Amino acid sequence: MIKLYGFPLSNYFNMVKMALLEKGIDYEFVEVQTSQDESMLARSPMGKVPFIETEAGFLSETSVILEYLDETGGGASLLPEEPMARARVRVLMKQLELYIELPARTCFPEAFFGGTVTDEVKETARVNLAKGVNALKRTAAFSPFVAGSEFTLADIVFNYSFGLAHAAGKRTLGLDLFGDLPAARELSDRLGERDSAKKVAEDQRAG
Ligand SMILES: N[C@@H](CCC(=O)N[C@@H](CS)C(=O)NCC(=O)O)C(=O)O
Repeated sequence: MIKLYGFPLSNYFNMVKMALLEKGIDYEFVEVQTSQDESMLARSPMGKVPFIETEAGFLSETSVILEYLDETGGGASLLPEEPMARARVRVLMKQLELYIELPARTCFPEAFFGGTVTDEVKETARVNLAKGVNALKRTAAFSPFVAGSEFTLADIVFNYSFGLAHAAGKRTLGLDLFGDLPAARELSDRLGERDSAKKVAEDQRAG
């Protein structure tokens, strides 16, 4: 059985968990914190979570894990069959991670962890987030899912990335990403109604 390592407060961890639940894959949860210890690096080379363990070995990097689970998990695929449509879903996953999640993350210390970030960091985050949201506006369909009529891996990434970026942007930069993109709010609400997302939220509250 696949083992899922990490902790329920991690949004990346929750993306993998949602994929496991959506695909109906049995898994065992193993709680582990991030660390640079040798024993951790042997399993997750950057010391980050999440990572999974399969009979074939360990795997880290959320987007890679998501695709692995989709390929091996059976059931309906969470990527379209047609190559260009499939590529477009991957573009959305990249945009969300590189241009929304990562700029927002630079403000996490102040937004969520009681720290402070410099004005310079904030200004860079503001500029980069604006570009990221503009890119998403141009690329996403929101009809009703992020890539179109079907639920895909991009919705999983969106579900645990955009809302958190909105919260960080609001607390540290006074931004309103949902206000800027109302379709994102509607999709976020819709995704939150899925059984998988409810289970993830329940575990998060318990954790
Ligand atoms: N690129 C990684 C990022 C995962 C990540 O940043 N996870 C956070 C927890 S939400 C972490 O492990 N942080 C510890 C660190 O950066 O050393 C992925 O896609 O899985």
